[in-house]
Amino acid sequence: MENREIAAVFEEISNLMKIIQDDPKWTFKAAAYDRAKRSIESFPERLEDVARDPNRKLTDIPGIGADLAKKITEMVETGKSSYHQEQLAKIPHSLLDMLQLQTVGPQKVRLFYQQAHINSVDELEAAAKEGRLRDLPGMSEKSEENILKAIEVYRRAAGRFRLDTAYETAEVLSAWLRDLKVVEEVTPAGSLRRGRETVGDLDLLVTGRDPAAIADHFVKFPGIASILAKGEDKVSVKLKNDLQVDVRMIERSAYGAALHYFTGSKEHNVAMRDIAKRRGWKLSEYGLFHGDKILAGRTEEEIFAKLGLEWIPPELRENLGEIEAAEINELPRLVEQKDIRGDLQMHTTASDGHAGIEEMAEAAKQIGYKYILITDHSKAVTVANGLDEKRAAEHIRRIHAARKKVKGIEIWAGTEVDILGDGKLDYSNALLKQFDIVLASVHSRMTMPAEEMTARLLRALENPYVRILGHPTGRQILRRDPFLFDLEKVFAAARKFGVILELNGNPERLDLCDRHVKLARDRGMKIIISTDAHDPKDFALMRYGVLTARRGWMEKSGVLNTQPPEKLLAGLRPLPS
Ligand code: DGT
Ligand code: CA
Ligand code: CA
Ligand code: ZN
Repeated sequence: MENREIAAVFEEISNLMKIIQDDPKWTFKAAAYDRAKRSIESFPERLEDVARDPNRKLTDIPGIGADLAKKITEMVETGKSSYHQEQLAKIPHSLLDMLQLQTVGPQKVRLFYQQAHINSVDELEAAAKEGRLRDLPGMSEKSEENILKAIEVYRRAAGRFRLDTAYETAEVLSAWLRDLKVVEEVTPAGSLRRGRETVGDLDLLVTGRDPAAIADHFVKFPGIASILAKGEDKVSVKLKNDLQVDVRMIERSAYGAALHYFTGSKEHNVAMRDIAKRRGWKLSEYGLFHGDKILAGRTEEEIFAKLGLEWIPPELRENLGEIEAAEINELPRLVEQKDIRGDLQMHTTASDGHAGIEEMAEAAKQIGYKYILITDHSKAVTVANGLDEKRAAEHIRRIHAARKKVKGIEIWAGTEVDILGDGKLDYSNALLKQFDIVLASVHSRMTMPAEEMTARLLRALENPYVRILGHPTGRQILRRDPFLFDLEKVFAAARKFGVILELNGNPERLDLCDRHVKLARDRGMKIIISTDAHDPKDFALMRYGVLTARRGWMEKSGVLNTQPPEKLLAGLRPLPS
């Protein structure tokens, strides 16, 4: 069992306790499960290995006491927790689906269940439409509207998975496949290779002798829930996390053609096939053909070359102008992860992060970064333990002190200051001025009308200390749509004031999205790519930010945090004198 799965069981137990509340100590216990979940998620080793090692104790892990250690051992040995199963049996399982809805937490689920006898998302939708929720404690007409919106997002998300889930699953599956000697290469294709923010299913291409042996080995992967199809050159399975995986065994001689075909997108493929047709050729997953004669197929490069095109990076293959650009050698030179020199949004234990300033700085230095900007939350964000003025001033001093301890990297003092409902900032200018770089973001009242939100953002951008606009649209992938506002006006104002737009690379957000990155690029605006790290291991999330920037045709020159420290600072809005 993977740490992620164990953490998910603990999270569900906590939610069940908060919904059921039959245990007199439920608040206390639920908090312990929440703490354990967070601890497990950031634990660097596999719990399963620790549990199986006679010289190690699970109770040495922070937040894991004797009782939780027993439950982990049980899960490692049997694949489930009997306590979890007992709790699950107490309520209809469909209640838990409601937790997927934005703004619906366990307390609300309890309220709907107990006071309105609502058991599922469908019943909740009916109740909201009939106006039966507004009279429940803490609910209103407006909250009914918000629930209906959340249900719409939930329905649209059904069956799609976040990029990081797909990526991590593909890594584990590739490692499993490579364990078999005859396997030569495993390459994820499809939307994952294109770096799309969500993935419908995984498409893995495999080369190697003995396809039948590869198929037999693959279906023994322990995370498989069911086998959908098993043929000579293709196996389809459903994993326990519901993600479908198509594995295709490919001939070496046609590898490039298959990789190109199964990378897609479908729209790109159709346009490429037309180009081949115009020359009297045929392009398929088996190769580029003139009649029966194969012209190219072993590599993607030779197929593109034969068609008179530059090789097109997968992230651009959406038939949004990339083929035309490739014809005239005008494809952008896309930014790469190795170009990134620092991260400009991260949180520490001062607000809701898991590590201290020095620990974050050391980790950033390890990956070769030249600078970091520490951006803990401001006081309005109480759920994230935001800092009031006094704590913020102390925090700045601690950041300065950390500079003396960790050499070889710039540690800048920043804040993710909250943009309040009226567009004022959560700190006074007297305090803002003490930070090296101020990043401002919206975290509350996201359902206001578009005109109000636009005015709110414009007002925030006018503040002379604001130099970066954090996660500009507020969306959360598969959970929450962007808030409504006039994007053109806000981009224009950011451009006028020299405020840099953040591409928050956290795979929960990817905000700006690919299309918005492209808009910014087309207007000659620069962005920064950050991870919003809450833990040193989150620095690795940069890959998703970079993929999204690439999908937005961004070049290195358009990404400010590819620059050395002095140049980066010079590229930001000048501070008031
Ligand atoms: P997804 O899985 O919904 O996130 O998106 P994809 O792009 O991975 O789509 P998928 O898994 O249905 O198919 C993988 C690739 O195979 C797709 O990107 C292009 C190619 N493909 C699938 N169906 C067709 C088709 O009908 N025509 C063409 N030309 N290509 C197709
Ligand atoms: Ca796919
Ligand atoms: Ca597929
Ligand atoms: Zn934020």
